Amino acid sequence: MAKDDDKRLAAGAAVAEVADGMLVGLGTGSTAAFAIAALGRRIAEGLRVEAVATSEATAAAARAVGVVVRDFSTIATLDLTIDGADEIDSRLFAIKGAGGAMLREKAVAAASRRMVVIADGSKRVAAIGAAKVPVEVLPFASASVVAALERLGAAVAVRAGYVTDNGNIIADCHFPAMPDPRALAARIAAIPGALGHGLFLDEVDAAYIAADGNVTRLER
Ligand code: ABF
Repeated sequence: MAKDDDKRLAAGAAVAEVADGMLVGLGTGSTAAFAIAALGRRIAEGLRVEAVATSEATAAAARAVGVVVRDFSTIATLDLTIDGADEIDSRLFAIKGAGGAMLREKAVAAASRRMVVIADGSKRVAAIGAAKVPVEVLPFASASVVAALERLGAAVAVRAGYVTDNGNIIADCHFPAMPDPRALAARIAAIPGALGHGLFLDEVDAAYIAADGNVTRLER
């Protein structure tokens, strides 16, 4: 319960950045759900914004609280994206994708002038690397991509019974160590059939992290 209070606090701090007329990217996951709820409350009070959703679940949740959700395929630039994370460190390097939406999340984040991560304190780490790095995989190439990920040193588990909103599968990769996240990200991205991964090294501009009722802001 306390963790939910911290998620709500972090979400509220980020939603306070939303200004009238903005086009906002909405993340996926339980922390992002608190942001969607907070945004819905502000809209009910008169805030005029439109949004892009990073998953079908988020689109449905946003519409349910009165948010106008636009088709991202028609949008080149957003003002602000608010999203959760599985791990984040003081470099603002993040691992995302436990929720399975990291391909859309990264596309939306990259198109955003500002991307803010919201998290409870359990997500804050000294250096990212313990969390599994999810990789979205073209089903046609699943065996060869899994083998390539194993050659990079990962213990790979294909997420059972899971299909992404894009019709693909996810390979969850545990790396025993992650001394150079940038090199690893480049090597995963270079695997044909690996469509996206959960290492967010350049996208995050700021983070609101709440622990025991106190919010810390990290800024790039
Ligand atoms: C999304 O949801 C993901 O990138 C991340 O994996 C997950 C975090 O979920 P939660 O907020 O429920 O921990 O933000």
